[in-house]
Amino acid sequence: MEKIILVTGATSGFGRAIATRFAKEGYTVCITGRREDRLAEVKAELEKAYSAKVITLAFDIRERAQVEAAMTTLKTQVSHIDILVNNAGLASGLATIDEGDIDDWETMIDTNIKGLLYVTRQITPMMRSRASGHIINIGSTAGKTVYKNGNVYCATKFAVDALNQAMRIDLLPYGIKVTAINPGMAETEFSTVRFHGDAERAKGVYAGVKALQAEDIADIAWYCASLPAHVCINDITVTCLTQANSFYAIKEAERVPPKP
Ligand code: NDP
Ligand code: 8X3
Repeated sequence: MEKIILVTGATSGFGRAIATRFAKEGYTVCITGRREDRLAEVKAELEKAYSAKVITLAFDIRERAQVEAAMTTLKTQVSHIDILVNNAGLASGLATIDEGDIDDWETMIDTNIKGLLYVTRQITPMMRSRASGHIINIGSTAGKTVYKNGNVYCATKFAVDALNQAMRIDLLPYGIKVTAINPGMAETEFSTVRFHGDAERAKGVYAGVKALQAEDIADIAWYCASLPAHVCINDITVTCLTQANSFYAIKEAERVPPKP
């Protein structure tokens, strides 16, 4: 039977890498994002490299009506969804609570929490009716430990953590797996977006560090999705070698060199 995955936010970073990995494994991939040119680029790439079937859906996940319209269209194109990856998200700004930009806060809350919920609400009934499926929620180390200036972004990822646990409980009777993958710092477009397009500042975040790469997260998503039917990973926290959590990270140069 055709295996189908829906990945939100697949125009870059984790989402694009996850779509690529699953296309390579023979899945039909449904990819979303706002940037239509990027969606077309990813579709062409996956069709060429893996002869994959790729369905693109361009919409803003913050807009409930757009999400509902896109999911209604999707339901006419596919018979079912095996895996939903709730990945679309962002940090916007990095400021103390007394100085934060309220527009940034709304963007993060609307994208990371409400957008995730809009999509989940559309897809879970399809999974429930088949008593089968897997939801992979992309959380963050920021959803485990709050860090200075991270306030609202951290709050949205704590919400993803809570929703991940809630989904697991609510969907238990239907055999639907629910997994959170909580990465630490990873080199994607994330920091450029956080700093409102300041690529130089974004580069500084990863300077002197071998950060996680999008493909690392795609490998983990594939691992979680390819386990035996009776095994469900509920929660994974993953960081690069030189990061312990949101607080503690060192540069490569600070490592004690391995003994020969
Ligand atoms: P990227 O910026 O590379 O990718 C973000 C994706 O989300 C893009 O495809 C973007 O698509 C999509 N997106 C953002 N806003 C919207 C919107 N309003 N409507 C639809 N799609 C949207 O970042 P990452 O790959 O790093 O981030 C993916 C997820 O991983 C996020 O949830 C992030 O919080 C989380 N994360 C990231 C970490 C990191 O250090 N990179 C670490 C831990 C978690 P488009 O712009 O085309 O709409
Ligand atoms: C992204 C990782 O440390 O920038 O969620 O919050 S961090």
